[in-house]
Amino acid sequence: MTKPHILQMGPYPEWDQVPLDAAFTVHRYFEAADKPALFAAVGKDIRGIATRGELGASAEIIAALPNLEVISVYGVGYDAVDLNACWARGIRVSNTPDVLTKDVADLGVAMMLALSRGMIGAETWVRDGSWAAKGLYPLKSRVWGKKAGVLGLGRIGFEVAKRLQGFDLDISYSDVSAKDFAPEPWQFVADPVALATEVDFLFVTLAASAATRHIVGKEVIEALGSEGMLINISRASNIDEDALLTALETKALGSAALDVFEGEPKLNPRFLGLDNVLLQPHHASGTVETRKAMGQLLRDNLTAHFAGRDLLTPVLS
Ligand code: 8YV
Repeated sequence: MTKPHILQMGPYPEWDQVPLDAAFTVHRYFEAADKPALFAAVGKDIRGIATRGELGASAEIIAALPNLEVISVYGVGYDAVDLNACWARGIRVSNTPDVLTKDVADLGVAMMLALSRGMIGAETWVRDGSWAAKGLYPLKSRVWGKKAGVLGLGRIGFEVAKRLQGFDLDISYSDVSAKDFAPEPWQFVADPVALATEVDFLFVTLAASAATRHIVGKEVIEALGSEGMLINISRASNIDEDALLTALETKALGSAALDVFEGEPKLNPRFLGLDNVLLQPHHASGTVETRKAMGQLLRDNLTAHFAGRDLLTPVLS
């Protein structure tokens, strides 16, 4: 039986690469030095794309593959896939929701705790001899008893709020509407600026789209204020990064813990000059267990499609 041809946009761990290569004829886009030559040689054969959340598939790539039927995303976010181009041609799209939710929430809360309590600086304080030479580490402000806001009470936002409740924070959230699954004490605040005004910590957990681009702009950032902390475990596009940098530099915003950046993995060098940030390399879903589950789901969606079955976790048009 001939194996369906697929285009692979980025690398996977070996535990995923081996079964992917066994089930499909895989063309590695990210390793091809001459992309137009790759498309000229095999573009017509390719029926599927295996991609990653941050890489997606552009309209240009989709247009270069006339027989494309399905795009399987390794990640819950599919904002980098040109959905209009897909729907116009009846191309099916899948992602990997649920399997990564709790790890992403864990990292968000861990970032809040680490930055609040100065854990990175404290580690340096021990290692570089400052503890012995200079004495006690500077005191930090406490977390419990403060107010946290969750912008986007979807799967990940819900798990973040649940964890924060366990840390004795008061929870408010903003979304397109109040959620009936939210427990009684969680306050719904429709307006993100009003939410930011009320809280000490603002978590951004929105699925990114054109509608949410820069939803966290100057106004929200300034409303969070000089004692506030912004935590982003969603997509950089949800935040006006220039406004964020300016607010961090002028201390109009207290601090920020960020797992995602415009143009990552390169980031604006202004971030590196700041002492009020915690910077992470987009690894909120990066545990062995979760990445294995994501890889399995990516393949299961492709397999289901080529067997003529429904996708397991379709992105709906
Ligand atoms: C990445 C993510 O996909 O789930 C998402 O949307 O951004 C991440 O899980 C991950 O880095 C794998 O590419």
